Amino acid sequence: MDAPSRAASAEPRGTRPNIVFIMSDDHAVQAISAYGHPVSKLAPTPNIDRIAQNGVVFRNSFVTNSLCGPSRAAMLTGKFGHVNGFNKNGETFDASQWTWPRALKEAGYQTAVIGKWHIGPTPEGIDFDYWKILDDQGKYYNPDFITAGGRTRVEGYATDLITRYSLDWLKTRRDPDKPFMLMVHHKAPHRNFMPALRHVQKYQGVEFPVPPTYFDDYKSRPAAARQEMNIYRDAQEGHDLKMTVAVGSTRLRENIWPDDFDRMTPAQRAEWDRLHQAGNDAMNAAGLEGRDMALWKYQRYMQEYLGTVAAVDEGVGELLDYLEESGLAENTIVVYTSDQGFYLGEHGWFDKRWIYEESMRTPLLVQYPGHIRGGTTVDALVQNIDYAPTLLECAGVPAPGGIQGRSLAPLVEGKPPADWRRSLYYHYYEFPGFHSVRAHYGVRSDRYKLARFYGDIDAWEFYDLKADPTEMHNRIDDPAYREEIATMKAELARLREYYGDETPHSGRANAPR
Ligand code: SGN
Ligand code: CA
Repeated sequence: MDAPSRAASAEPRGTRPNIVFIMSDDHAVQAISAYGHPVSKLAPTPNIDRIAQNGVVFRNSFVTNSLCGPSRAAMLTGKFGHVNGFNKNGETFDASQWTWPRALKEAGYQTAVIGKWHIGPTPEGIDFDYWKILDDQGKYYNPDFITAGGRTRVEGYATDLITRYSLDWLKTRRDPDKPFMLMVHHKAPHRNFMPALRHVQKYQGVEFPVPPTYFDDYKSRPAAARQEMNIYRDAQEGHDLKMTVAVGSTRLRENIWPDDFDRMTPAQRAEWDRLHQAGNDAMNAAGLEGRDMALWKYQRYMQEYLGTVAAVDEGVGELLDYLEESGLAENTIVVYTSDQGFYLGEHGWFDKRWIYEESMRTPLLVQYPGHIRGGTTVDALVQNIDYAPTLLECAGVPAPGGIQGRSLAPLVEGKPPADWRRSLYYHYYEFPGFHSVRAHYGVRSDRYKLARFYGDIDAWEFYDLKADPTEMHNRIDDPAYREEIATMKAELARLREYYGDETPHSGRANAPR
């Protein structure tokens, strides 16, 4: 991943690389086969995996705050939320501040963003040459798109439309004489997990392995006990799980935001219902209860979630095919990532937010022919604040001071700097909010994790990830870990000072004790 200047002798092209930055929404690493999780073996992602075969997989890639808007703001600025000012969904990103897409534009790149945006009204303030975004969270079927010219509802499936618009921009809209940076931002596989009609039945006959923590009792973890993101308790049976009220009926159970279904055309809806009918009738006929119903819900959740991933993977394949056929691939960096990880039933959950592994992780795969050897893996701790300095370096654009992330280029070259970070800082703020996860901040090293939950509780947690990779045993009061806990508390204090996080500003939770 050398900057072109350094690579000039090896790469006679001499032109600045293009960048295709593909980001899905809530795509768990467990659901990408390049990461090797058992779930992904049953629902592989052959096209996303092509990026791994052509380039690098970051096996320890994390976010700063596992939530859509804050994650996107951190990526755009290379800074934590307490610095870039965006800590919770619903806030408005201060577009006057420095961002890497604008820096690329100022350096002569042509820039475009297509798909989910969700950090404020529109990308106008960041001066993209072209933007076509989903309204707010976006809808799977017949979504509204917003451009500089206004809002239009388009018949079709969001993932396919975003792929089509991206290809259209690459083929016909951009200026072929300039280097380009295209952001392809999918809505999928975000809630409410609606697959394309062609994928609704893709996983209906598949039995996914139930996570050993699915029936977690949250013992020793008071914050974890108080969330509202349990698949068998909190997912809406209609809206999320597409369950019907009775055998023979197509009427959905609890569906408090009916627009996701109501906006389908009659033909789409009829086909949707038909494709779900047999599964729903069997469930209703069986009269499932308790644990059996919870297990049925897990399988249904996985079928729907992974069904939405299938269209994302196809879209990635179409983009890669086009880049290859057009000859653009050889001078184009392709990034695949998500705005955060997600729970696929671990601890009984869907959603994200926690410093725990499944949500703090996020996929990161990059190809850059001639600069990254295919099949490379990196195990160093990387974070979404690193994207900005990395991509700038590749484009040969100088980075301003104040960026908190670091370029990943030396890691890919197998030359990790001696002072590469040994731990990651994390801070989640949105409480009260959807799913009721308490605000918390913490630190993760390659082996340990320490977190402090604050607000209406004040609770510390400590995990030994080697002994307890599923984070079931909070060891904060275990004398056997006294030294490690003290070390991690000191590391947390160091990181808060190093990154300048003085939030929360008041109350007992201000300073780690
Ligand atoms: C929506 C979802 C929530 C989700 C948030 C944040 N509900 O509100 O389940 O946590 O988005 O997601 S929904 O049924 O209306 O989709 S994020 O990816 O934007 O952070
Ligand atoms: Ca998200």
